[in-house]
Amino acid sequence: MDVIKQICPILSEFRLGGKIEAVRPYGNGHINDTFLVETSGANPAKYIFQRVNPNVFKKPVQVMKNIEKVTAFLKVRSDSEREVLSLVPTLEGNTYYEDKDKIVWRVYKYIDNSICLDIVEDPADFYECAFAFGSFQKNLSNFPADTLYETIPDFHNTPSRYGDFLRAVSENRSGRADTAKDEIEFVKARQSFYSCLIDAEKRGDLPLRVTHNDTKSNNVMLDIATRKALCVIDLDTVMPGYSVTDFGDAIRFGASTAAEDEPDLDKVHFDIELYRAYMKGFLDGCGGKLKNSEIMLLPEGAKMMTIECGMRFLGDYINGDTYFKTSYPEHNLVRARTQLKLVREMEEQWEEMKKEAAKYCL
Ligand code: ADP
Ligand code: GN1
Ligand code: MG
Repeated sequence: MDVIKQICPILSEFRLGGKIEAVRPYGNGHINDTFLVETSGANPAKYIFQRVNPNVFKKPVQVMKNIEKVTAFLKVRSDSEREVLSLVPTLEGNTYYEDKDKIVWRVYKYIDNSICLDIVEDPADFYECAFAFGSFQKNLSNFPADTLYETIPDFHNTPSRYGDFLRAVSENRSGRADTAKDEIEFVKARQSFYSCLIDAEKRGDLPLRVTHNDTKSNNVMLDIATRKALCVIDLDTVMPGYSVTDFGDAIRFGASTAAEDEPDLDKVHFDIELYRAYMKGFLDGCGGKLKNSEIMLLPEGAKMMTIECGMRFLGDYINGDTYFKTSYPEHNLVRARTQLKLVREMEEQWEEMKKEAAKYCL
């Protein structure tokens, strides 16, 4: 494969153990290009090799500086290579390689005997994902937030995302807006909701913390045998944020009965049992660090992240698929529809969602 041939010279800039035997595309991420690398020799090993997406991360070196700091901080608590991501240095001793086009590449040690989930079926697995993200937030509670770069400004600023969405609709660069009229109306009808987390921050109810910001279940590695959470991965968007958006992004992805891109909406439902399991796991992982006002806003976090992701997918569809990787022309529209279906079902079960949060308030 040509791409593989092109990337091998870049790979040889890193201090890998052994001779490169195989390189193949890997994982289901929507942003970066990920490859699994296998080496042979006295110390055969596997690695994750990634090209940081320059369209999404305008300052990729800053992304790497954040990851260096966060992993070094977490390694003080645990030096297990299965519990914290380990960057493999380049021959020059850097944590990344910048090619002639200024594209940033990096290598992580592969976490052996682990899996991550694109669909969650078992509440026990979801509890583990939740515990991992809650613990991640707790373990970073003393991290100096002002030393982090904002790798994507306004990443979970929903009013600002809504502004981008309205611009996409009015510019209609792909000419596709007509094919998504109902979905556009659905997003517009909920405008008054979009500022509620920012308003809560202003009131002092929602503190800024160091958060992960991309808490999909496929960003946590579980041990393949015990199914216990091992390691939180995909640290590109670790930045100051709200606890409730880390909670919410996980719910929108994992507390669904179907994949994020399931075309048959009859299969897509919000699963309140998975929501309950995640809430327990997340709060156990946070270890009592959340204020009651934050706990009470967990449902808003879930709905916010789901509608925000829906408007991002829909906006990208209308822009002509310039941000998320897609496999077919309607892919972003299909993804948007699953998110909007989940929002509708969350609204139908809103009281139950709020009651569950109230149980955890002291
Ligand atoms: P993206 O930002 O594109 O989502 P990720 O960093 O999440 O990229 O990596 C994509 C996939 O690669 C993950 O979902 C996971 O399956 C796999 N992966 C990433 N890092 C590791 C690792 N250190 N060990 C094992 N698998 C990994
Ligand atoms: C992207 O990189 P990945 O696939 O883990 C996106 C998230 C979205 C998600 C939707 C940097 O995450 O914000 O919620 O797709 N990451 C970025 O699946 O935009
Ligand atoms: Mg990922």
